[in-house]
Amino acid sequence: MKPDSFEAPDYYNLDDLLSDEHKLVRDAARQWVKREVSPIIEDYAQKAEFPHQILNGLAEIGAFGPYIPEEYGGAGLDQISYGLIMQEIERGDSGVRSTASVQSSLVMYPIYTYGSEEQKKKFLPKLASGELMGCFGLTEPNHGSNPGGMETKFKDGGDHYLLNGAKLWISNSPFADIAVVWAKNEEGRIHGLIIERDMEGFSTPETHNKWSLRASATGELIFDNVKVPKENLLPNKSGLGAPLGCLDSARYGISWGAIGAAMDCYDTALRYAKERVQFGKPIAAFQLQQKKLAEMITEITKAQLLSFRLGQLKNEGKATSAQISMAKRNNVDMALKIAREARQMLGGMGITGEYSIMRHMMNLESVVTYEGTHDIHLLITGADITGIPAFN
Ligand code: TGC
Ligand code: FAD
Repeated sequence: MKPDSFEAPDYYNLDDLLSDEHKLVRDAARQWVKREVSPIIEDYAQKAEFPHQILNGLAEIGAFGPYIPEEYGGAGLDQISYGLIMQEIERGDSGVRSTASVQSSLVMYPIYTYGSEEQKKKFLPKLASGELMGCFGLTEPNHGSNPGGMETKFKDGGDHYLLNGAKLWISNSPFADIAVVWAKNEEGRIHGLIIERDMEGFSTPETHNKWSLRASATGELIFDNVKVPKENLLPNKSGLGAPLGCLDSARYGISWGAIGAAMDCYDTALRYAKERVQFGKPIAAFQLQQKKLAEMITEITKAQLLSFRLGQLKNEGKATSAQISMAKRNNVDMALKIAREARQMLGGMGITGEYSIMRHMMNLESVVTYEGTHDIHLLITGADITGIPAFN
């Protein structure tokens, strides 16, 4: 793969709006990605393997629980710092960002927000340091966009709960030490449970043959009469709103992450277009190529502003689920379109692993599907502005 000579576009001087702390955090993540992710990621994606050796580095740059308070091992940063870290990691690879998103927003967030004090003390510091890795089980074979229909269930077994069911498409599941799993109790109410790797009847088969997020490990969660200690139930929130609340946090991070992937595709295409000569000129001199680049930088700039403002609203506790949904949908769609255009600008070279664009493009096919598909997010905005849910 080509050496990483990435330079981040900042067309509207967004840096002027960032604090010194934001820039420090962002630059540390950027340097780490250049040093530790870029040199190896293409190889791991080609092999379809997760690069376990990067977990310590992810913890060191604060990617596990950036906004979790320091007393629980988190970095105690604000939401814009969280977003910037996700942007930089996904600039390297969406699969690596997935690992960080799941750990932070889908495992640490529910334990921090819905967990008991004992659960927070037991799990959060180890999750922040990467000593424990987690995954999040919401999607099932028969229930993806409609998680409220889930069939995984638990019943009271006296001094424990008995859990049965299956989850599908679970990021990190093949190597996770714990899983935050959503299941219905005997009354049909959804609760979160912390499942630990060594519990009998719990298995995590890996999903193979993915053409997308190849450097991320994806798998199933199977529960066959798993005895779950009662103290592993998240006590402070139940109902579908509990897992959906976690998705708000992850979707926000993804809105920033997608900008990173788009920036990398744009920067690569711009650099290539200035160097590649056809018909006696650099291809950057042709109007059709300039149109592509001009549209790319415009869309990246709009996405940057969207996520920055959303970060301000999140910091103030004012961001709505519908606002977050819009940013996830818009920015991932923007990144996917840019990846497709940028790939074409590299001609035949665009389909090789010499450049990152095709890998981003394939990764983004998952990103546009998980955490709510593009169409589900259109329906969320539709329901918000009309007051009429059109999901069923
Ligand atoms: P609905 O009746 O609208 O809502 C049920 C209850 O939930 C509340 N709620 C929310 N709460 C917090 N945050 C949100 N975003 C919320 N959205 C809704 C709502 O107020 C209600 O509360 P209450 O108290 O009245 O009961 O539910 P619905 O069944 O009609 O579904 C709505 C819909 C379709 C939008 C929702 O189910 C949805 O978002 N579906 C998409 C599923 C999804 O995104 N799955 C993601 C799985 S995790 C994943 O993909 C991880 S990828 C990880 C990686 O690698 O990065
Ligand atoms: P379906 O819900 O079957 O949707 C199929 C199509 O129908 C889509 O185009 C959808 O938009 C459309 N559709 C569905 N309902 C409607 C409607 N009402 N109106 C119009 N169109 C509709 N889940 C987890 O819980 N944890 C994870 O860690 C996780 N990681 C993932 C990693 C990867 C690589 C992938 C691919 C998925 C992951 N997911 C995870 C699952 C992901 O969230 C789901 O794939 C996603 O929510 C869509 O569900 P589905 O695949 O079952 O598609």
